[in-house]
Amino acid sequence: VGESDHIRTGLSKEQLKQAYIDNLFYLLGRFLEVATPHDSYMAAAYTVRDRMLDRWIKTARTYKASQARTVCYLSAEFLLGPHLAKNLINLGIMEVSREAGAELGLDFEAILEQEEEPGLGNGGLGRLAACYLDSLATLQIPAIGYGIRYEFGIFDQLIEDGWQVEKSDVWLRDGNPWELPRPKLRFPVRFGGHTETFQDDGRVRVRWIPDLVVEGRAYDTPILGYGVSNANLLRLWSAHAPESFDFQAFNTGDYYGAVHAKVEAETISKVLYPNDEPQAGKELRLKQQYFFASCSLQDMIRLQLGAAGTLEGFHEKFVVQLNDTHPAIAVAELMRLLIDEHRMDWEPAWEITRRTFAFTNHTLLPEALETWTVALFGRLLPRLLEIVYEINRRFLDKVRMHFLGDEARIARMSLIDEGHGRRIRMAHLATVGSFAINGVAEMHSELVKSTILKDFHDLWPERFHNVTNGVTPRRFIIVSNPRLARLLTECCGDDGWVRDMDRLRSLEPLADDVGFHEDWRRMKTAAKRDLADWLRRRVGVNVDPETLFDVQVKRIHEYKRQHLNVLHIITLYERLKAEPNRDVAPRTFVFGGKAAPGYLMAKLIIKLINSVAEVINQDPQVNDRLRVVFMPDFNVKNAQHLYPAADLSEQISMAGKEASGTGNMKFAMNGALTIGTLDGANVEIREEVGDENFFLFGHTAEQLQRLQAEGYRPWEICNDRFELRSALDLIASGLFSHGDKELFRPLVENLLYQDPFMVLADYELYLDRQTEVSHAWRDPKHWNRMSILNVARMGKFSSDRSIRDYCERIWRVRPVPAEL
Ligand code: 26R
Repeated sequence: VGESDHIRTGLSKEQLKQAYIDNLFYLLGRFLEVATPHDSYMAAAYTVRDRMLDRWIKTARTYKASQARTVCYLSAEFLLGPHLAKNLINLGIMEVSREAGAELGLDFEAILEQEEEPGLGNGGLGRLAACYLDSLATLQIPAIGYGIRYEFGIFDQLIEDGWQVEKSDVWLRDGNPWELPRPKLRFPVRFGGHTETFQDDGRVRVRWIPDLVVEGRAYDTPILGYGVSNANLLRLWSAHAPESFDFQAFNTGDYYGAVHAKVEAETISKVLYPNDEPQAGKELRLKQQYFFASCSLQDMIRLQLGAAGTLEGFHEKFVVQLNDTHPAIAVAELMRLLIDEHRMDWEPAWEITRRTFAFTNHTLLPEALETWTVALFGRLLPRLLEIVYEINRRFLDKVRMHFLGDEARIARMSLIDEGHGRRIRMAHLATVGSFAINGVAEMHSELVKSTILKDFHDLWPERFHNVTNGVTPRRFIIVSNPRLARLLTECCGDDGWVRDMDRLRSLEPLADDVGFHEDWRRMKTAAKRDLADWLRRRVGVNVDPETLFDVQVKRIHEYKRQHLNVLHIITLYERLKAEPNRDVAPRTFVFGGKAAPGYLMAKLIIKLINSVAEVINQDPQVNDRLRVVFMPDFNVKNAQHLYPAADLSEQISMAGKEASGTGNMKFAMNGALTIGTLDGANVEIREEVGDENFFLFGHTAEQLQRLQAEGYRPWEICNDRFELRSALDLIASGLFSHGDKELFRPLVENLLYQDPFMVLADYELYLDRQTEVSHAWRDPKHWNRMSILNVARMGKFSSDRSIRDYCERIWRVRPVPAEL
């Protein structure tokens, strides 16, 4: 970059102003006086992107010269959230940009507000991938994120008459200034057809004759680290019909057929599957998975051949992390590429493959474990089915030798489930093809070893690890909660805590400091006022910032037990109605989260929350003490308003069901106290912050298991618990449904007669703990102390720590610093 390029790289206020005006004119054809807020956003984004590109190119050069191993994070989801604010923070130009904006007469906040977030994920798993990209860049690890450039991300949620209504997410409508199309970076991906064998140099080889070829085109987004010059790459694949596609060969000259083939190709990257639960066995989903796995591996092979000229040692140059089983087909695809396309023999190809992959499991819920019928798999990917069979044959031979004649075990471990109409078990494929397998919190990793992958743990105990999840303090403290960030920097003396969150321990001595308590209270109140304003403007509800803000935001799921929270609210309501002068801590309950569109019970829970809100918020007898708000369209952008303002974080899943949770971390590191079960990372959060600073409740996973084994009869619990019975009766009575007794019947009956997630079993323990929360709230000094100690002790849950764990225990990679 020469002297004259300062307009594209300079970070001074004057240079930023000049660059902004330039981009407004040359990229958007606009000038200051006529620019809309969206024009301003685009010009600002391009200005920031220029500065990132400079770093990106230099990083790429540095990585190339270093010949270091590259981490490839394969994920069907990346839930990034808005780029602009985070990039300004990571570039270190938030303040100077704000000033530059002011001098140009721009409304800075309005510009940030313009950005349409890329919602390319469902929830936890996709957001975790985004946090990891941030940490990888910040820790200067050579890494590429590989995924799908969905044209439509997770649906937008509207609430109409209390019900969830889905609207398609057209995030690309106004253009995406953060990505660079790479039209020359494209790879063919085959589907359907059949295979043939042929002789080649005296060897039998296989040729796959497909009936559809799709082209994957790369779109690159730079991911900048915090306070470093490293910028990594997120490469997303978009599906197209190949330019050179010989329509006639496949469609016998049929024009409509040819157009249909084009549409079929482009459908592959059209839309993100919103199901974060039931595995519907959708053909398109398998196509998506194979499509992006294949493009990504072809890209790595291209890079490897370009750098080394040989595929030998591929696994020393690349390590591929499989984010759940969604990209697990990559194990078979790498084998295919090595054997069929690069003419390797099975053994060396398998040696490379199993030393390349590592696999993270993110859920134990049986309904989310992916399997594909052999029929579908074979029809769509005939060559890959042959390879899966061969992997399985060789694997089962080993098992047979290890566990002489244990046929039951062999059937359990097979990649093919013969019991349910012959299905391929993707978790088994991922496990067999990986040198390391990990869960996402201590408790979850133990459950992985003792339940779903027990047989594999018996065989290869050394391959099993734990890497507890983490979240990035860049987005979840600095961007979301600038007041807290400022306070932390003041206390620590500098901003070193941003890259080393353990330094927040230096807050501990302030936990009893009266002056500091005053700062803490001011910060919290200001954040709560902001949220109250936002809720008034955006949701049309009034909430009182003086009340306890009790927040549960996450996907709506029975196992996460939003209905347990509702039962608590109804009980409080009944207590107040029975005893109007009763002294209760005034609370504002905030809910948010999307339900999978086909998950009727989850949708009914949303309706219940809104219905209860409607009644309680309109009841003058209680509405100065109880308020219930459902925040529509919970996404990263909206979430950022909540973390700073929450007093209490609800992490109340059925023990054993939440693999880790990450919202629990975001809240606690912003000073909310947690009410939670012994589940997922809650266990470790409590260990870190201290038992006395965490509201634990509920049965343990083992206790619940025992209860279930003894024959769990939820209706009997109701007979003994008057308030529980009464809360359920109130729902059933139609009070919350304008007299309609049918509306919530499925929910009430489910709880009474099935209660698969043991809501009723934990009800009383939950209520008792909530009573203690109310008492604690009455003592602000004590509450603030607990809040401060939570923030001081959350260092472990920075995603930087998680990524360091992956680097040391699994990937064996080191930082490669880039210089400007
Ligand atoms: C099979 C398919 C329909 C599907 C199932 C499940 C697609 C997506 C999912 C989402 C799951 C895997 C998920 O998001 N799991 C969450 O991962 C987080 C990050 O590790 C955890 O914090 C969280 O506990 C877990 O539920």
